[in-house]
Amino acid sequence: MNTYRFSDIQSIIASRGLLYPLDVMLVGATGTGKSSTLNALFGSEVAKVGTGVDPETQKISSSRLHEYLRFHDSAGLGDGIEADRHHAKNITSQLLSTCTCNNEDYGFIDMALVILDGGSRDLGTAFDLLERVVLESISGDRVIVAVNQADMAMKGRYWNHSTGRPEPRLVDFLENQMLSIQQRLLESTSQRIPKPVYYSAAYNYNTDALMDHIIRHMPKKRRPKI
Ligand SMILES: Nc1nc2c(ncn2[C@@H]2O[C@H](COP(=O)(O)OP(=O)(O)O)[C@@H](O)[C@H]2O)c(=O)[nH]1
Ligand SMILES: [Mg+2]
Repeated sequence: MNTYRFSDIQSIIASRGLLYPLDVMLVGATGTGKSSTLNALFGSEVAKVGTGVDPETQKISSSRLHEYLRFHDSAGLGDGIEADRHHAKNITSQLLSTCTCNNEDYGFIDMALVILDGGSRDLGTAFDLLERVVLESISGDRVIVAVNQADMAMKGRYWNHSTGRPEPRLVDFLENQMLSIQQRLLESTSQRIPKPVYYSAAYNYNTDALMDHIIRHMPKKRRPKI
């Protein structure tokens, strides 16, 4: 178990009166690296890499980092129109599901973590998912966008394989990409999401930064039922 910043998470939850474990839904196209990201965050293998999530039933599988944080890995999109429609419906119903505490209903999912593939030239499916599915059902301040596979951006040219880090040119490119993703979503949905972060699950590069980012944007209060 990875206990990185465990006590911060614990004290934020306590001071804000949040319900725990905090439930984070993982969303992204198949192959973006959702399972790899979970494994990197957990520091051990909790999710199978290179396989969908229980494709038979499209069930959403959950893994608990510790008492205070739980992730729900959803089936990825990008598997064909029919399958995508089905996945989108599942994601929506999960985002709209509720839980009850002291006779009050709250949104069950506290935050969504949307993973994009930094190696892909076409982020169309990802934006579709964000604009038409995720941001329709959960507010932008609860949506973390994270770009994985930073090592594959710019065709992998400015990735330093010996240090496992990007060269300055790639850093510039990625920084700009994060701003433009945030800007595009602001224009298309009028919702301001936190500036996305980039990382590489394969190289374990910036995965602590991803966790820092999640913690920095933990909700200020319980999520009201929609
Ligand atoms: N180069 C590179 N490959 C990655 C990275 N993260 C995941 N992959 C690879 O991408 C493929 C899909 O990863 P997986 O975690 O199963 O994606 P999922 O379908 O979203 O759960 C696997 O072959 C991984 O090894 C990364 O940061 N860089
Ligand atoms: Mg997976």
